[in-house]
Amino acid sequence: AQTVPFVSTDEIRTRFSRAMSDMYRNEVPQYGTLLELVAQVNEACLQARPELRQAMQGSGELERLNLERHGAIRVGTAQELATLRRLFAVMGMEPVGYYDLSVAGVPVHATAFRPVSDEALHSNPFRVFTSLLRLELIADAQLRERAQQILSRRNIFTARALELIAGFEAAGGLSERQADEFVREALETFRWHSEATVDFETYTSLQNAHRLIADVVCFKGPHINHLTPRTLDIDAIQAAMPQRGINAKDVVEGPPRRECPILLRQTSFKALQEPVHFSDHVGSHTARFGEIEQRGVALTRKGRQLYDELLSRVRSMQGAGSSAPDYGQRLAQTFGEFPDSHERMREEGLAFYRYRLTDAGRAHAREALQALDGDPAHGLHALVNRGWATAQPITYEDFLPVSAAGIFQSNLGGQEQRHYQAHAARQTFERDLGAATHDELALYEQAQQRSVEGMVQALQAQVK
Ligand code: OOG
Ligand code: NI
Repeated sequence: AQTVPFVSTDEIRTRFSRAMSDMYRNEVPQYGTLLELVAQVNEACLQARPELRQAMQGSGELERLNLERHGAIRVGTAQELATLRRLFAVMGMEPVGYYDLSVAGVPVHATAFRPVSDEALHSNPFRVFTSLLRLELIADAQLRERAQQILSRRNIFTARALELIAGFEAAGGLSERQADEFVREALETFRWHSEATVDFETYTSLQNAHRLIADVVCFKGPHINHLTPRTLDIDAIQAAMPQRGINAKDVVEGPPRRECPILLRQTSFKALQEPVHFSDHVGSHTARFGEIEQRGVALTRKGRQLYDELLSRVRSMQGAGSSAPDYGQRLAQTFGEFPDSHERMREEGLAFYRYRLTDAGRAHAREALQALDGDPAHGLHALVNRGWATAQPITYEDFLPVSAAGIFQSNLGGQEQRHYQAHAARQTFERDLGAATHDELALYEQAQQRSVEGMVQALQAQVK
């Protein structure tokens, strides 16, 4: 029988993300500077736009804003990935989405561990973008073999962390004391180690195959490589960074600035060249960086298709790679085709919303139910137009493969551009992970649907 009450997985996640943030601030001081800048810009933004403050208060996002982060790690084996899945489960984080980055010349595929329920997201949406190295993409068989050997010798988890994970799985939770211990032990996996596990020559040959391979293979563990706060105005941050001595990458990844933000915009900066002790030599390694993101509404399949199409149009323009000086202009111009009002995005079925009944709606319960009875999409517009319901944009909680590739590239140092004969390998990834990944579109769809059902129930209760 259970005698000690369990700490909720939400609470463990919050403690862990705080501990991770504190650790990273010590390891990478510029991250601390960035947090201050983001807090200032967010506050100024909320002050200048009371309607934004109100909307974020209504959706519960205001409370989570300053606590919100995502991080990223890279691992080398199926065993490591599968154990991470169990570790993140202790914090209520599940694998969502599959990202194939080989198409962008980065030899990894990935998922994002994050909370999935409305309540858990509300409490703390901490996410970790987790990549698995695809050793099969190393062309040189000998080098591939060597990398495999090195990886097979390391254990990235502490013995106590493994015990606590098993204990969580057996008992269904952790006690107060165990939870704190778990946070401490789990954190060890993501710490930076300045001693490499290999000699300088091995590091160099892996580095030459791809810088990312060296980053994954030559160290004791998957050091957290960035931790990203969420801003309400990424252009303001981008402009202010140089004054704080931070050199951001040239372009902001993702959609252009808009009245109604969609998906995700991100920018990053190179943070550190860190001294590394190889077994025979002192050298350095560049792995860790800083990143900022701004999140907007989640898009439906149709909206996402339009986004992908417009983005690829901009990127394939003659002389308009994302490094071209007029990239931002072309991006903004091309995205003129993407409706920039929530009303139109709703009407055209481009984005997801959470619907809520208003007092006026409650007062017209019978008519409201009738409106919803026929074509529900049509009915929802009618309700919102009459002021009987509100439609809150559902925040995009995931990542974007093209943006992620841009972030990877800009932080690998050097103009690394490889071409892999690769294809998405979702099944292999899920086999290695030991579980299926959630379909992110289905999660947004369900969140929208739950809100509609909640509204219908409230209306039915009203007419009874
Ligand atoms: C992950 C890069 C992807 C993002 O925000 O898109 C990412 C990495 O560099 O390991 O974090
Ligand atoms: Ni990131």
